[in-house]
Amino acid sequence: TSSRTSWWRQDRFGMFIHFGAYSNLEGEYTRPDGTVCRNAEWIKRECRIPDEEYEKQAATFNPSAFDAKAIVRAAKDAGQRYIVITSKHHDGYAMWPTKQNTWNLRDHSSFDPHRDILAELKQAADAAGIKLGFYYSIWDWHDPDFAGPATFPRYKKRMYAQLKELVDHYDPALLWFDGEWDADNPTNRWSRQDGADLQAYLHGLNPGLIVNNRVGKREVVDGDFGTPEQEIPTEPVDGQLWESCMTLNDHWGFAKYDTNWKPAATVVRNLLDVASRGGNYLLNVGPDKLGRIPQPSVDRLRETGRWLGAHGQG
Ligand code: FUL
Repeated sequence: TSSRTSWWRQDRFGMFIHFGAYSNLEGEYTRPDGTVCRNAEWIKRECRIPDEEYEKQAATFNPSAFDAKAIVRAAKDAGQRYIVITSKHHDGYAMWPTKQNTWNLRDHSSFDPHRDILAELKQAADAAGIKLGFYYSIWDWHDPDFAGPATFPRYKKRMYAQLKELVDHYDPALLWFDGEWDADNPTNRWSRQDGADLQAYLHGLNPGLIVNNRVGKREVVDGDFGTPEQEIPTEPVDGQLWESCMTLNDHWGFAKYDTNWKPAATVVRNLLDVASRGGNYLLNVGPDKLGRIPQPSVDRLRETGRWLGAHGQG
């Protein structure tokens, strides 16, 4: 693990991006009876949107203003040295043209079918010397084979195939798993062994891949690093690398009504706090339905970078 993770330990500060079919709803779902339900990347489940409706809205998803260079520039301006973007969140929607199903940005959207935002981001990141990683949810609300214990092996096969696509086509530096728990299934079919198997498979494809601990059961022995969420651990676990992920406001995915932006001073303080405890800081932005990082986020990232630069750490 030590040589594998050396760039990541050095880099310290990354950009998290939550972007998916949910972004198209911008955090709000109006029910047939006219009442409004609010959420972000969990909106499908929390607002109980029927499958057909969620699919219908996803078919209109057209992030035509997604600008990989602008995103990489925003990260760079902030002093961030790696980017982790959601390739597939719990809703199962793939943000690249996967061949495993049609529930993806190329086959189920109104987006230019010749574009591939993960490829665009990879290219822009490479050009800027920024590392690119992918978030990938093991939990999948859309794949019919996920839910049944008897069919789960079929799902698993597709998941392996999707991950191979990601590794082969985009050469990510890191994979950030999530959804290894499953709220519908208290017996939780994803085991530590499943995590170890998956990790071995991935390292067979690329031994340099960094993998977070949600590939297994979030214990010290799972993956390369721990993943405290929206918090900075005061007593980090001995012998485990870790990365605090946080949002800039109160949601991961875009929510048009959420203006509770953290001041840049808070971001800087968190980053220094995390770094002083030996951790990494992964700070999230949620692009809107057109693919643009909200301006208040861009402003705070720039201000953060200015502060870091002024103090010789940029
Ligand atoms: C959680 C997810 O359920 C949230 O939607 C978000 O992606 C966060 C980083 O991880 O477990």
